Amino acid sequence: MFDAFTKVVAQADARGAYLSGSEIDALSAMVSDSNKRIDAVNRMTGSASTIVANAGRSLFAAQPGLIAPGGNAYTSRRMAACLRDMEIVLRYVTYATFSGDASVLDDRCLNGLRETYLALGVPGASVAEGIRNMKDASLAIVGDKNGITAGDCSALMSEIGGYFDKAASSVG
Ligand code: PEB
Repeated sequence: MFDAFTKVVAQADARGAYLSGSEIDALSAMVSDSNKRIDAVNRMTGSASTIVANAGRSLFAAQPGLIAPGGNAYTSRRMAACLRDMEIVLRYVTYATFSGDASVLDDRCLNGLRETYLALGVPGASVAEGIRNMKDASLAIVGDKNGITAGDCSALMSEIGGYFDKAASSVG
């Protein structure tokens, strides 16, 4: 499991090289923007249950077959498993956001997930849609300019969007 710093160090070590100027500049920019990053994690974490519940609601409105008899989220046990899965993915996205690196998301959540869903008969494309719903809700919350010092969060927002995209495309 890497973060943005250990990743760069591991790559430099594999080349047997010192850190390059541009690598140090990129990490230094990350440090100076770190309050934004932590605020974003805090906002997603604090709204996690709303994000998951709304993403689930929109998913089941768009794909009512999932909750009809015979659907993969039919019965409260499966519905609970489904909401739990979305919550797990969101939690790993917050970890990746905090560490500035996708490896924790990749190694501990997405690795083998497609195969797990295939074996369980869980429709991966529907999970991907649920994840995209969480992406939209999370970015709206992270990008809400109300009550904060105005600043440019576009790079951070696209980084976070990228973690959701990675999660969605690894199962969809
Ligand atoms: C992944 N999900 C399920 C299971 C596992 C995961 C391992 C089987 C065991 C169980 O039921 O608990 N677990 C989950 C995960 C990690 C992990 C992401 C990462 C670390 O450890 N069904 C739908 C929706 C979708 C869904 C499309 C968006 O119709 C999910 C939610 N996952 C779903 C369902 C089950 C499941 C299990 C319904 C139960 C399937 C079943 O028992 O038939």
